[in-house]
Amino acid sequence: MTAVTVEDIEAADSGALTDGIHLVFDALRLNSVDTIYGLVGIPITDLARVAQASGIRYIGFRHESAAGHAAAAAGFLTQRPGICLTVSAPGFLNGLVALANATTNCFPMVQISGSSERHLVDLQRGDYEEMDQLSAAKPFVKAAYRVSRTQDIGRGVARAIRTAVSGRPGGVYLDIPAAVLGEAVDAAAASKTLWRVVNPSPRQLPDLETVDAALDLLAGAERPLIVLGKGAAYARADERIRQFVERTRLPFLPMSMAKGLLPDDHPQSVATSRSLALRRADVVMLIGARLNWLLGHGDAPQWNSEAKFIQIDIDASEMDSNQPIAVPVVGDIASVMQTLVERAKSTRISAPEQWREELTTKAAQNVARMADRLASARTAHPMKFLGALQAIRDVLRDNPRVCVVNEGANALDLARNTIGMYRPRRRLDSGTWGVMGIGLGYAIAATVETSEPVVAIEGDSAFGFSGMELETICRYKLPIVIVILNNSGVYRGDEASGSDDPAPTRLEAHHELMIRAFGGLGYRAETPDEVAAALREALASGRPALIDCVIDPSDGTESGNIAHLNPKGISRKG
Ligand code: ADP
Ligand code: TZD
Repeated sequence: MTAVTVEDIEAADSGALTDGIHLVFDALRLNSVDTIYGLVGIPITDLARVAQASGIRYIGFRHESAAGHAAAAAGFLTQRPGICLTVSAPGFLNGLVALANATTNCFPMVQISGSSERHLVDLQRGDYEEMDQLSAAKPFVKAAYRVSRTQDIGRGVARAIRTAVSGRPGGVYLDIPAAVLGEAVDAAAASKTLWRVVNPSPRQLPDLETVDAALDLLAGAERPLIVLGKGAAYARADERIRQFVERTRLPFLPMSMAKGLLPDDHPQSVATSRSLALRRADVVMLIGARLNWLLGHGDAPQWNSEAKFIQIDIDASEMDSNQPIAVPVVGDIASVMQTLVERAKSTRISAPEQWREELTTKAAQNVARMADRLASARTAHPMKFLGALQAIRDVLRDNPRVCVVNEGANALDLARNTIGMYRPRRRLDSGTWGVMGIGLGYAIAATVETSEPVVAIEGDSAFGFSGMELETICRYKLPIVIVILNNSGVYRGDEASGSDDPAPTRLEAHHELMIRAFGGLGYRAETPDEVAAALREALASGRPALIDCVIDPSDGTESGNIAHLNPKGISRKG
């Protein structure tokens, strides 16, 4: 898309009238927004039409949560806020789930929602889709703004974009009442109220003394470890991270969405000796990763209680949130890594031989144990998760451009461990909340934003949360293959029922029939060979496709590998 200037808009508008709808579009276009994810209705239908007719791609969804998840993924993949457009009240609330999830994951996103008339909402007179959306959004987002006058549309959009993407990225809510959207104003005067945000996410350079302190601590470590998180993937500092890791020869561990930042078969990756690495490391450098539940809060016994932490993060308030941070390096990862690479030259950092051997020995044991599990799963009938996943892994190895989206419980844990990633930002998953429902929205954004094919590996329950977006995928003819690991239930499908109704975890579906209703390719696969053949054919076709993999209902663990977080009720008699 060619860049648009304020002068272009002024020239086009001279002597004419414009309205709030066109001004929102102009403000977005001025700020290089090229795609909007949304769902239309009162009062934003014309905004979608105007956008589509004038050069912003509009992708229309079947549910606002999926549209919002798509916008969030777009933000993660592009470093520009993904835009989600919703209608008032219920549509807004559906989208808010995704906006909150984006905020939790530190993805830049702006949800623009139409809203009902202020004078009716504020006196609670019972307007159509009445709701005080601004107040509702506030607790869940990085910031929430309302535009109450057409002359503030440019300011509102600029503020939303800068807030979403600067510092720690997050979700921003922008409320635009119907009256503002519909108001007609002089076009030339209005165009002067719009502007392009200059350098929306300025660099944040680290304090040099702190960088040197980090290097000193690493140099003195006996068992150093680097943890790469999705903040590192987002930062697009791939080359500098690689340089730092390879020059220092430190072992590194990727969090799930940082997989592929360095290839999973990199000799310094300790993904296959993860538990040992966490339990034994004495100095840990966190790069864009939080010590939240996904890292056991940094607590013993999962971690060495004597471990010292270096944390690289753009948000100073993240430091000390779980453990004392010995060296807090506050700055943007690209700048910090550049400084670290430069200053590391004068420091002697390396992983002691003994530590590398300890990790390698453990990795070899774990890989051998896993090889046994994989071998027995390959021939098991009915098919096991690991049988289907090995087939998917082999096909993906031959298709390295593919982006992988992944959600579920067992479907998530086992796919994460089985499927190697070799390129950065090619894996999108349930993330910090462990949320279900991101699947098809993330998949749609992944192909729209990268022009690459997508394989979404879904638990059967997880798929259901956004399943109707199959129609969206088929309508836009997107190269997405959804692979459902269908074990007929939430976690597993063999639970006995306590009544005449199905058990709470039970599900029943032939998902391949769903996509056929929308013109996509539907496959049912009962063996790993059938999974592989279907996936190869589907990817080669470039068409929307769904493979329902029939998995043994007794395969799977309740809550996957976070079963310890699941309270169990006492057994009561009578
Ligand atoms: P993971 O789940 O992969 O461990 P988290 O989402 O917990 O990762 O952590 C990501 C961290 O990265 C957040 O604390 C966020 O503030 C930080 N972050 C995001 N973008 C940047 C950036 N450009 N520079 C520095 N830190 C960043
Ligand atoms: N609702 C939302 C929005 N997010 C959630 N995480 C859940 C409910 C609870 N939940 C999980 O944490 S995993 C999961 C649910 C419903 C689905 C697990 O079943 P699945 O995957 O079929 O997707 P597996 O492979 O059978 O475990």
